[in-house]
Amino acid sequence: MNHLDPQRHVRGESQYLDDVPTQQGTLYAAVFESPLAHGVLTSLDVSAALAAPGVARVLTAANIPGHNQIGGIVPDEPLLAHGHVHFRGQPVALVLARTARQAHAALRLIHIEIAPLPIITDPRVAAAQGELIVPPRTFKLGDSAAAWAACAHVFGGVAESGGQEHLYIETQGAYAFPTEMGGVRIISSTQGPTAVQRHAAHVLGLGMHQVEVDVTRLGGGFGGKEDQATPWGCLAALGAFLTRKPVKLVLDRMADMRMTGKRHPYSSDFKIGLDADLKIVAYEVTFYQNAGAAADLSPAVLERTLFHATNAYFIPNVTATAYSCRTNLPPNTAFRGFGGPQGMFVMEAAIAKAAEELGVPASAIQRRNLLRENDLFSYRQPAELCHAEQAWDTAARQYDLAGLRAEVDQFNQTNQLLKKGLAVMPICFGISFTKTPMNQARALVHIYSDGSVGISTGAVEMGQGVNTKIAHVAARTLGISLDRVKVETTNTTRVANTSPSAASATADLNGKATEMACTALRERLLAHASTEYTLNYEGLEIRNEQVLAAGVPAGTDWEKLVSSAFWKRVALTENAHYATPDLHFDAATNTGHPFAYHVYGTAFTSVTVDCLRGTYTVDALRIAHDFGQSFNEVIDRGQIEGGAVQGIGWMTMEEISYNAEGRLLSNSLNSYKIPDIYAAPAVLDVHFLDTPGHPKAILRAKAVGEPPLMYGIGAYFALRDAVRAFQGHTALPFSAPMTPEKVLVSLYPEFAHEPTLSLREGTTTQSVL
Ligand code: LUZ
Ligand code: MOS
Repeated sequence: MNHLDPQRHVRGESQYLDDVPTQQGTLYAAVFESPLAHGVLTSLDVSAALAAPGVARVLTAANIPGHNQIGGIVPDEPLLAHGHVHFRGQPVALVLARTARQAHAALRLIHIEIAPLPIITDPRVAAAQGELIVPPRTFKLGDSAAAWAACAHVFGGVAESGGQEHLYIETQGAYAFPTEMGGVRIISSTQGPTAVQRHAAHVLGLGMHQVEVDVTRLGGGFGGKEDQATPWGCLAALGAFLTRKPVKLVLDRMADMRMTGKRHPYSSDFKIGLDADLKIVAYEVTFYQNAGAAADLSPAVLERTLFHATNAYFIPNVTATAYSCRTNLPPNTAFRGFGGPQGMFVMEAAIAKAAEELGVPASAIQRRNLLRENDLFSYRQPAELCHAEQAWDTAARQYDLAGLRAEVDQFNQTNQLLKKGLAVMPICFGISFTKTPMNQARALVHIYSDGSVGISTGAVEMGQGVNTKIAHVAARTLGISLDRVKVETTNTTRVANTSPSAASATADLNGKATEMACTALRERLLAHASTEYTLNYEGLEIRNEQVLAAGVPAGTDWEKLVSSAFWKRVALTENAHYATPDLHFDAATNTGHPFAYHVYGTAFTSVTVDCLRGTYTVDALRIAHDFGQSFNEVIDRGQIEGGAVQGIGWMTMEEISYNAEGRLLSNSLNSYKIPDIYAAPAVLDVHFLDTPGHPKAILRAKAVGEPPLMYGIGAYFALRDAVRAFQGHTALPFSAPMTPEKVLVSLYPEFAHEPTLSLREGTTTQSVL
């Protein structure tokens, strides 16, 4: 079993948004963005832009026929700024011109005046001023306040984690076409076709039935297109609706980096208490989430931080509080892990702090506190089919943890300017949208009269291989060859009211719906075979395209069966609806059963630090992962490798930098570094744990999209381990990413008072536009 897309990708045959043949009369859109991060919009003059060559229209908030509102959870986000601007890069106007070059040239002729207001970029400052997106949330288990007295050791600290640019290879964009009767059709690079449809309808003052959204595939999403594909889809739709011409809007890389939100940076306070046996007795944590200027998905991200605040550990007394803080930055949004990694990083920092203070290996605390069967999470769901200890112990055996540790210690004793570090990172990730109603999906399956099969679901293919998995589920359920199955584009008129492709749940939800529809079709065809060929229905099956009766060929094959069913007027189309059973969550008490299941695993990260330069290599990442019963090891392994390297990037080299005016300094790929093949671990081993999987996972193959990202957290702690081996174990702040600059300052604490070596004004790339 392979991934069905890569051959087409490498030949350049796969169609992305920008490959859609351009229709005659198409207008190209360019977005005029706020040059200031906060202020009152006092004047906006577009007359010179309107008079520029090739320009057809310049649209502002005043041109919106419906509602100027695209907020997903909280209605606090205008499509085009009106009255105020809240972040640099906020869309203010849309230029439509005959060529993209003309549209961009006209942007410079727009005159804007803004009366400046104070700019906040720090979440703690926002919280102190009461600038919260939603009221704070607290998850509580036991009584942490009362538990401190029973602790032999109590430690506290602060942990900071940075943002992360999604850097999907395909930037944000949409191509919208006017349709008859005043509607629009939008080709969108979105993880959430229904979100684009709903908001475009709202903006245009139309019913959702007047807006069709179609997605072939994305060149990456990573959460960045869960909600934030919506503005570009809506802007293109607005242009097409008002001009009755096709309108194409594609952001260039730097505009995309400036204008879109990223992973949320967090600043957090923690306090951890242990007994004399290193059992964690109590944990208190307060998260300050940097939400940016509008809610976007921040409240949901905040909630997932709380769900994952104790990572893979059982802690009987937990108080976790989270603040979603409004700042004047682009609204931050979903990013693989969705707040979970931020929560887990603080938990690991607390354990590292305790280990360093007590002079014991962090792994001793980690191993002793792993979740066991039926342990409770702070939200009262028990850990069922829990593989936390199995993952750890298998990895320790498989990769010889004690030997790895001894190797590092031995190396460090004999080397002065190179130091090695090692860290263990267990993970636990809950699978399901935490908003219970979102856990539903549909599949529409057509069997054509020649026996070929077309499948439509709500799943969006963004490189993760979901189409391959869905095709596999269909072929296996129908008993036919994969060659007969085509997974169609994701289209809102074929499958309606879809959840975004997100939360690692897409293959489970849409795969289950596909399995249901194909099962119904198979049973109907077998019932037809039973009457048509007078066979006993019991024991009839389709295998390898042959109809078998009690295991014996019944003299008919798939093509003949389908054809005969068609001529007997048997329905060859099925629509199935799947809703994950037994999910519930009470947001008033923050308790319930929000997840279908959890995914477990353990990773060992080995690094080497050059203690003269502060540079480093991640030498090895060794993972034991709970895939359940994988039915596509190529895709599943790819998700682990990609997710882990993306996590390493977040924790080590990717540094989002805004200045005090809210201007993005890391605004291009020569000031924002992502891991490339040279930064990826030289050794990347993935061991498939022998676990039964879960009945709520598709074909018992557990969700694999987000969980591996958190293995990357181990790189931070491995670097810290190496640095401490050099500089003699003095206290270090917990501040990710651990860039080479930070490593260098950590190696030589006597220089710690020096101003940050990070990006400064003047080092950033100037826009070529
Ligand atoms: N999106 C969402 C997500 O809307 N809800 C979630 O729980 C979630 N989790 C992970 C990634 N995206
Ligand atoms: Mo995502 S962070 O599952 O869109």
